[in-house]
Amino acid sequence: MSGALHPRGHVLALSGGVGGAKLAAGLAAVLPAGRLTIAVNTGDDFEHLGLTVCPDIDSVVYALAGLNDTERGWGVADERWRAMDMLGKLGEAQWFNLGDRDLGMHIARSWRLRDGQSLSEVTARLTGELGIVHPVVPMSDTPVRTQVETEEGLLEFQRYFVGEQCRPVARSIRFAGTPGAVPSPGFSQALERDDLAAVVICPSNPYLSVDPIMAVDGVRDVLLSRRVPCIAVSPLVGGKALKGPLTKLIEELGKASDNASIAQHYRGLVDQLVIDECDAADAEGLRELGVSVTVTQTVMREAADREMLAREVLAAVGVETD
Ligand code: FO1
Repeated sequence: MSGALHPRGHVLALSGGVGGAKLAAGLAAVLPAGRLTIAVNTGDDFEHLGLTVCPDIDSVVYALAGLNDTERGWGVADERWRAMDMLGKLGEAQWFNLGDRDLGMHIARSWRLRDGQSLSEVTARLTGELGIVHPVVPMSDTPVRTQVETEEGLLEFQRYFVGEQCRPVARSIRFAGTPGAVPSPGFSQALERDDLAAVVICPSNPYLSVDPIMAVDGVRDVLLSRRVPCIAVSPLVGGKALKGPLTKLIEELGKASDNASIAQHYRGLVDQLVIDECDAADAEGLRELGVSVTVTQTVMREAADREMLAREVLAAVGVETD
């Protein structure tokens, strides 16, 4: 499946945090309202200080709203940390940083969840208030929690990632709550659309950010039997992730940190892989693995880069933007 059956149809993007959020923002900039749904990993979510934190949803929302901190890679730009200072004075946990503006997001989300709304309903409301026109939907409204089995024991994802800075050697990854977590209504609807044109897997960590989405009940099977192209953007540039622990993790899981490993991991799920121009030499080997390959600049430093990559990804699967 290399070309879209519906060139002006709907695009479903699957995203994790940081890198994925950048391409999601690029797709949102080049596709009109009504032609894009962004389904986001919620395996990184956790409860902290009585608040529900959804890091990947927040990264996507902040990127689409133009509020994201591009230096730090997470959270809100122009942030202050006075609430954290006060929490420190009060002897509360300091290992996970909640900026003052970001706290507003977590409070708004948490009290409405506690009021009985689903994560989908809350996310739709918050994105609407921020003027985001494309649906950003959680992969599931049922809690899924990524856990890393390490040489030092089982760690909840944020403890492993932020608390321990990915230091413990990882042995395996599991997604507590799966099987049993069903796709959110918005995700299901996007997967089942008659006019679905393509599925785009954003440049997120396949093991930590995309696998939890695939672990949601039925998602992997629907994608394996899809009738539309599925294209992934490799999160590796020169064998390394731009941000995050992908390289260390891939090696600890006993795999090579290269595009071939990404292609093998997505075997059957993707028809096409987009790789960075500095990895052009990988293209031939990847084609031998059965995937079509687009070589382009995948590093997104500014809005123009995000939009250019989004246009290239959509062109590769025959989806029109204008
Ligand atoms: N990442 C960090 O490295 N340190 C933090 O203190 C931190 C706080 C934080 C608060 C809210 C939020 O939405 C994300 C936050 N992140 C932080 C990022 C985040 O936990 C990870 O980047 C993702 O889970 C990986 O996609």
